[in-house]
Amino acid sequence: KKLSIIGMPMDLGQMRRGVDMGPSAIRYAGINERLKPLFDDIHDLGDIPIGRPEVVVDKESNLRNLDLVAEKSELLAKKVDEAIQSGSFPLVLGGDHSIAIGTLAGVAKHYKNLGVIWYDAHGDLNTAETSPSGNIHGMPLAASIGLGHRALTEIGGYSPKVKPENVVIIGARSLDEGERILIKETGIKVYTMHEIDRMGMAKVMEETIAYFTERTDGVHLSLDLDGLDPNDAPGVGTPVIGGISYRESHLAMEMLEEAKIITSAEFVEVNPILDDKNKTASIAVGLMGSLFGEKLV
Ligand code: DIR
Ligand code: MN
Ligand code: MN
Ligand code: MN
Repeated sequence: KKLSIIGMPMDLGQMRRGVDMGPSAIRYAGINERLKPLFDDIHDLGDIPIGRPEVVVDKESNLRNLDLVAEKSELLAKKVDEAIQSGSFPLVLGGDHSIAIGTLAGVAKHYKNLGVIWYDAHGDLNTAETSPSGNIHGMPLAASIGLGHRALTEIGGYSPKVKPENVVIIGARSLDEGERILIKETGIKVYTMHEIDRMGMAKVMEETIAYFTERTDGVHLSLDLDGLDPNDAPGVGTPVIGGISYRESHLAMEMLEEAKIITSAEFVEVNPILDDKNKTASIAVGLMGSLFGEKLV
């Protein structure tokens, strides 16, 4: 079992600087030592070069840093693609959630029927037309199902990356009007905090795993740390009260590990400037431990 770690220090998809330090914070929290016993070989490929470009709002679409996000996403897609080709499991460290556009562009070409778990307080299903903010980190799931600006949907030279019926959102509690309409139209499966409270995380994950097992040949986990409750994961740019607990999150990761369905993953939106002594990065590393098979006894 081989792991490739790819840092994507991109903060261009939203307005809070600092999320570009996410990969450093996660490495500092001990990702290598923690995952070492769980793999035969770990390659840390370092970070995709992003630089410190000036913020540029696209005149025609009003999207913040559209050209830059598109350009950097191509670089990430290529790295992820190469990792999979070399027989390695790609683990991408964000960066804001706009990086998922590039990750999925690199992943999806390797599967006929890729599934995606979107673990997030938000739907990330906005387009230029529905976005209240112009922030691309609110759009990566829409772009990946083929909706939105062509510069975002066409990364890697193909679209869509994933079918809406192969997407499961877990932890939603802040959805914009346009996102709610899109969820109804496309039939994307959503477990909001209501379902998690009502059914319990164990049942939510059992259903999610059963759903993917019968229809997909690979599953990507896109985990936004703001899916967790801000008491547990305070170092995020857009915290939303009432989230998934630390314990529920570990259970979710452990169940995914037992089911052996996850074929690629990314952990995004860790912002050490907003964090409490790197707590959120440490939680991310702990969740990776569970996802990759760390056992208590
Ligand atoms: C909001 C916030 N829905 C937007 N999205 C966030 O700007 O589109 N996604 N924070 O993670
Ligand atoms: Mn090696
Ligand atoms: Mn997100
Ligand atoms: Mn979010």
